[in-house]
Amino acid sequence: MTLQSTPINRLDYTPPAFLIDRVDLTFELIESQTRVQSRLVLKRNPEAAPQLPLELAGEELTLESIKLDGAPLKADAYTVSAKGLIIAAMPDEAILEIVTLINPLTNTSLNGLYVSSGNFITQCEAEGFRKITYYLDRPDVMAKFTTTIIADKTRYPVLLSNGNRVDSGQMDKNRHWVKWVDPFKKPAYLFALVAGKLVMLADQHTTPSGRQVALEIFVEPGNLDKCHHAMAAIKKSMRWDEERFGLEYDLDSYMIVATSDFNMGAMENKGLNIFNTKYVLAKPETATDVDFDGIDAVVAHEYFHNWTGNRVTCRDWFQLSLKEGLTVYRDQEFSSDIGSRSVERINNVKALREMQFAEDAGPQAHSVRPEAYSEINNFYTMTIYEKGSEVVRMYATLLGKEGFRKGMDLYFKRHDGQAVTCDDFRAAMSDANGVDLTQFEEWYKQAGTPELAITSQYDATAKTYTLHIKQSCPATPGQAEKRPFHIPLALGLLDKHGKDLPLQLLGESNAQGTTRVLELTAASHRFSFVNIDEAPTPSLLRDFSAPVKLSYAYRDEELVFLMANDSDAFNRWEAANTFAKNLLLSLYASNDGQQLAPTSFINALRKVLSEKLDPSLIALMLDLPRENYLLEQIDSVNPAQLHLVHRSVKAQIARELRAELLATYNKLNDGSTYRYEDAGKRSLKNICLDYLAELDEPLVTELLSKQYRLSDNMTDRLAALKALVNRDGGEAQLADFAVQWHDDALVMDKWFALQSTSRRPGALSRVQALMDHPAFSIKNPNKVRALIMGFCLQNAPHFHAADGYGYAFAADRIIELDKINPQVAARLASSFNRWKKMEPQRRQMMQDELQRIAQQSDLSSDLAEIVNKALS
Ligand code: B3K
Ligand code: ZN
Repeated sequence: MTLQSTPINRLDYTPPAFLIDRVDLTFELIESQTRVQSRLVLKRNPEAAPQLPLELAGEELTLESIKLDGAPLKADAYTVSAKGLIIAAMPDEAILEIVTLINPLTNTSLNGLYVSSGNFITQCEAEGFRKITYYLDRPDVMAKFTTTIIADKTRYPVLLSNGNRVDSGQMDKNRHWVKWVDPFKKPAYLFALVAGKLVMLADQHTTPSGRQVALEIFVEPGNLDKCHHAMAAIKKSMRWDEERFGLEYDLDSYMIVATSDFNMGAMENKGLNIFNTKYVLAKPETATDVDFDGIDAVVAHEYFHNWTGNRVTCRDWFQLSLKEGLTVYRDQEFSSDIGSRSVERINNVKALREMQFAEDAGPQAHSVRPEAYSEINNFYTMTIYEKGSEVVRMYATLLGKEGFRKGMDLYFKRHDGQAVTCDDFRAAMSDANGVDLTQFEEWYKQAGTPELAITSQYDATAKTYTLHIKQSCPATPGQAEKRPFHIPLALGLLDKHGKDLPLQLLGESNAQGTTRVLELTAASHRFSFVNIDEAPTPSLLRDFSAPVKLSYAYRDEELVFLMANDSDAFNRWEAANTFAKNLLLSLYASNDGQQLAPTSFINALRKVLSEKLDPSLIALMLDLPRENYLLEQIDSVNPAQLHLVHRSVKAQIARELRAELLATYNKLNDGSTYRYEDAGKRSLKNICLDYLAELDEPLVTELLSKQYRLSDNMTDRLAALKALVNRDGGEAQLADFAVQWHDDALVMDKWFALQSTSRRPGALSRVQALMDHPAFSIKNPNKVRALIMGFCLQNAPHFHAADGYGYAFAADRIIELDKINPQVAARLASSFNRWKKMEPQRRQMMQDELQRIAQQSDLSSDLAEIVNKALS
């Protein structure tokens, strides 16, 4: 058997030996034994070496029959293994007919064809199609699919697949069938099938070229009233892509199916997207403002994949960021255009720093275009997605909005209908703009977060201001030395009144704007600005123009000044964030737990509260950096100690700004009925409440229980409940909440998450007890994320408890989950990635648990890869 063995290396790519023109699939759906007939029209690939065997991937399949050109294949003409099927002697053109049997009912991996709440669902990216039938399951094999689905009419009235519905009919034994034809060729990872009892919300969209597109959202009965936000998001996304990128939809219908058992957010199957219910179902009583934004972003993301992913797909899985980084960039731009650009940018950068920077600094670090993998499912990472999006954003920053559009146009013109590489994308950007982007490839090749060390010098006689900039990048696994990156550094200079100065570089004849993008290509640079009458305050890395760590020795007064004056909203927030981060880290370092934050810090926050700014921006500026982010900045860290410092600063802010916080809260808590547009006000109101909840006062308890009782929306109710859960006496409301929402799985996820992330003593035993709650199931990824990942990844003080019980619990669950759903187990295992950062005792306990996991027999390839890398 020569089907690829692991690890798989990027440079070993070879074109497929065969191509598939057509695939005709027929599914006879029976829960425990589904029969899949596949008819492949194959031809030898002229680009591949001659005489190669045909190697079809296939896993967990029972082969019922196989025919080549109409005749049953003799047993010695092919070999079957646990990885697939090989036919050594193949004609140059052939029709291969294969019948396999599969068991969707016992498929708990949620990969391939599985049963969820009595409905059939597929998930084929990245390599799930091989669990359905033997196939050339690789993205550079693109074929036209037809799919016929046969099933019991009563239990499965709705039968869906990709493309257009062309025919249907009745059969014996109360069965019916539907035939779908997808006119676009596609890789197998975009195949989808859904069958079940579903109801539909219908709408429509007309594209600029006049195509009428039926928009259809399918959900379980009883949920139609929660689909309207998602439907509006589809329409907004379609319009946006037409206007911003000139891209329109290409089929007669666009379908979304929501399922509650799903490994991730959603999946962009051609014409038939499958979504986690979390990103479809919402109404103000059940969903928070963050949930609504998440629906907009995920709906847009999956829709945008129709061009960036489906029409133009990836040659191989090393190119994953070609579609994911680009599509995240597109959904972030969409969210910026429909909401607040600066708030969107701040939230994205926060997530990048909290999670991707940690990934880049740890044992799983990999480049945006990885060099090797054992299990591709482990590479749906923050690096591929979020850093990948930053890389795309840097093209736009370097080339400008129009230059970027030219590059996109050329990319589609050259590659529509093809499976291509990140280099092809970079070439399109470069060729469309006539610029050399050779060095830019380093962003795809080198892992690790680059660091910029900047110093400045003002020369009062020459009236020049000079920046010295050094870039470096720490070593990452397998990459000891790094070459310089091509970094766009956007910056401005503020005069003493806070006004932006016109920027003229030495040697230029005049000033060119007040925000400049400097291009860093060498290890060190020096830039001098002329005609600067007084020492300015630099506003560096505006809008976070590159995914780097910046160090510049800002004095506290300069940060306060930038917080109040910077014309770049991102950097206003960044100044507040830097001030708070510096303070928390220095209080942690002083280590006696007694020190207080200086008055200058409290006053700066007081001033923020009084600013006339977008309330959501004020809320973001008030929010302290998360513990997970701070942990990353400290070596040999004690998370319990860090938690105490964090809490004591929060409590101090609450005490010293009590009057202002209360006044802001009262002003915003005006009893008005819910309006979606007031999300910013709710976020400011609730951060005030979050601070006030640090005060052990009856007045605060009263505020909390009032807000919990009287709110007409989930955002406000949940904010109150979250605070109550962290205080004495919150049990009554928790119980009340569960009584009210026990029937709503997504709301119950919130209830589990509140408790898994609670900082009160005894969190672990409560989480353990909740695993027996009737609403919990370890087979459901949303539940695992809420209860178990919530505890292991978002509850630092308890997960890292000094007794090590948190670690033991996590390891037990990882081992348990690996037998059920390896992808989820591998995700959970990332909670151990940063073990080397911990102080010696915790480091030892985490290492011991990792070793215990590694020693289990029959580890999945998913989990083995993560654990082995963590230990190496
Ligand atoms: N492309 C899918 C992710 C598939 C994950 C497979 N393990 C969702 C998305 O990025 O849109
Ligand atoms: Zn995606």
